Amino acid sequence: MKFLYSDEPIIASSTCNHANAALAVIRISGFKHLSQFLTFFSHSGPIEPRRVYYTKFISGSEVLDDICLTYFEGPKSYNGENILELSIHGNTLNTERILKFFIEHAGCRLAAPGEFTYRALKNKKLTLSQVEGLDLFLNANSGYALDQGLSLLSGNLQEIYSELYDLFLKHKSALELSIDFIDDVGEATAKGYFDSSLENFKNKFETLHRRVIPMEHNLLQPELVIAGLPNSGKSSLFNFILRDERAIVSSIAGTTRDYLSETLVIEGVKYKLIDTAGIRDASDVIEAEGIKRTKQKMQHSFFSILLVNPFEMREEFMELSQLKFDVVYFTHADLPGFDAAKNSVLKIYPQFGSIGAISLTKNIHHFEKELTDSINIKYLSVTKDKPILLDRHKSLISQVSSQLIIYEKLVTYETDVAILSSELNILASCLSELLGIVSPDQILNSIFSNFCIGK
Ligand SMILES: Nc1nc2c(ncn2[C@@H]2O[C@H](COP(=O)(O)OP(=O)(O)OP(=O)(O)O)[C@@H](O)[C@H]2O)c(=O)[nH]1
Ligand SMILES: [Mg+2]
Repeated sequence: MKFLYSDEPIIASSTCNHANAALAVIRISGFKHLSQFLTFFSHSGPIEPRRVYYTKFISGSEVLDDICLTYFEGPKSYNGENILELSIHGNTLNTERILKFFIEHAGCRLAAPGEFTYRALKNKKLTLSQVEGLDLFLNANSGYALDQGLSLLSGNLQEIYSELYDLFLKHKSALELSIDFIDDVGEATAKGYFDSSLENFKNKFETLHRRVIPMEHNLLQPELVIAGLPNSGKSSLFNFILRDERAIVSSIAGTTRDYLSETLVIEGVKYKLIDTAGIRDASDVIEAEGIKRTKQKMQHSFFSILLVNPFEMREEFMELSQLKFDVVYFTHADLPGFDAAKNSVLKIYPQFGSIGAISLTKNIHHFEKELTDSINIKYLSVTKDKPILLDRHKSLISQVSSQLIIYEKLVTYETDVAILSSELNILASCLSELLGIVSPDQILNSIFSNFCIGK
């Protein structure tokens, strides 16, 4: 990442640049003295930090805009650098003109995505977890993810990591005590200190590890999958829920050949509702690929809805019945003979029997409420224990867990403290990464690549 090594003044619009708005905020960071910009403003007196000044933005004798400016003097600023924030009129042309002006006349360059925040990390105004929290917060698609992002941003998880790291250091010093000061403190005291410090570390770690719940689905972008055999009514249901003729519906089996997805908001959570290709033994290559994707989607979905048209009983039901699903609905309930058809399916596949029948003409509102309630209940139940959502954290916590198991085993029989110490160093490196004490470039790259320009 090129910007990692540069500290020249940067500029960006921190608000949406793609549409006109009442206001836009331009942020300039990393300049030496505010005086270098003062000729661009009509304001003549001194400018105190953290106060808002209403002034004209000028170029020579020409007034370009009426703006408000606020100066944040480093290190008491978002990223520790001198920062100037300008609230300007939010016409996109105006924003572009002012950005260009600063680039051409004030030695600024356009900031890379996340560069303001990267400097906050570099200047130790934010920890790596806080940066990730900010990323989560800014990209959250539910109130829950917003809360988690905010909690990370406020440093809650970092605090736990620091406490854990302190306990680790206590244990490490207990081991060193056994190496260097055994004659001074005595073997029994050293052993007692060693055991209790390891126990304390383990207990603290276990509470953290419990939050790393193995999840096949992605809670940050939960997917709701509608699956079933061809002609079971998947696209009809998809369209109905979206109140839009989004997917093609027809009586020709195999109409949907690849999955389609649209956003659906339930109780403040943004889900991806997915219509899939009907599962069957397809000879067509494209359809077969679509079916493979359907199965993958079902496997990794947050919630899967299986639709069964009982009038089309086919051998593929066997395969369907073995897939993972949260609810099963029988469609075509409006047609005569529905009950008999449904019962004959249930006789062979009783596992489909737990749930109701839907018809797109009858009781649909009742059904829809029942469906969205069960999705919401599942969402609340998975999120109630505050699982750790970020993959980097999950993976490092799992690494610490495996390393701790190895270390604990070693402790039971290994008497050579030098060997124990080298094993403990491996644990130390995972913990340091978790804490953000060491952050390999590729981690920084992957975190900051998510950020928008201006943050
Ligand atoms: N009578 C009745 N017809 C339905 C019902 N649901 C869907 N249909 C009809 O069944 C046919 C197939 O519906 P689709 O929604 O295209 O089915 P699909 O599961 O998406 O089918 P594929 O895309 O081929 O996998 C269409 O003619 C729909 O109008 C229902 O509950 N009752
Ligand atoms: Mg379809």
